[in-house]
Amino acid sequence: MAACFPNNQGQEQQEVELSTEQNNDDGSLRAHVVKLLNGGDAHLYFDDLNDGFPIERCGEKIHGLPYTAWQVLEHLRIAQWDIIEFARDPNYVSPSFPEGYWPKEDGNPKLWQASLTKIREDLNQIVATVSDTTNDLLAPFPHGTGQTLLRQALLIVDHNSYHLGSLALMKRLLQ
Ligand code: NI
Repeated sequence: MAACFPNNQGQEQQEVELSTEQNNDDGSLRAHVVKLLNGGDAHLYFDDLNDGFPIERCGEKIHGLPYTAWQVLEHLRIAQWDIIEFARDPNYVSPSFPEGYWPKEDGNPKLWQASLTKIREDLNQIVATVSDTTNDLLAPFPHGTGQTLLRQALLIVDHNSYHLGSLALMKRLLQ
């Protein structure tokens, strides 16, 4: 998982052939994306993760793994925030990689809860943005290289899923 990060910039982007025509008749698409962001029908991924997680051990190194559970959680938070800010603010500058995407400290229960609270807040923000029918899902950002709101939302889903999988395993190893 060392080199994983959701690249907004710095990578050759493929030309995206998407209509820039505004289309507000896409309620079903929005609903699907929101469902993915929230983690499915009946449960929320982050609630499942936190439920029973031995957070007193979230700052412990696990044999054979380069990061603590909190570092992975905080990396997820930073990346999600980075993707959201890139979509929101044309003047946003991403942190340098990799040091800006991975915290140096090992973490503790207080930091765990802070990361989780912020992740939920930021997730609510992108859900609200995607749900707002005045925002075009498919229009490339004027400041981007083909990024759209849909793509950024799916990037969050993809990146969160990847690291939530790691965290689910770490939860078992630490229990
Ligand atoms: Ni990553």
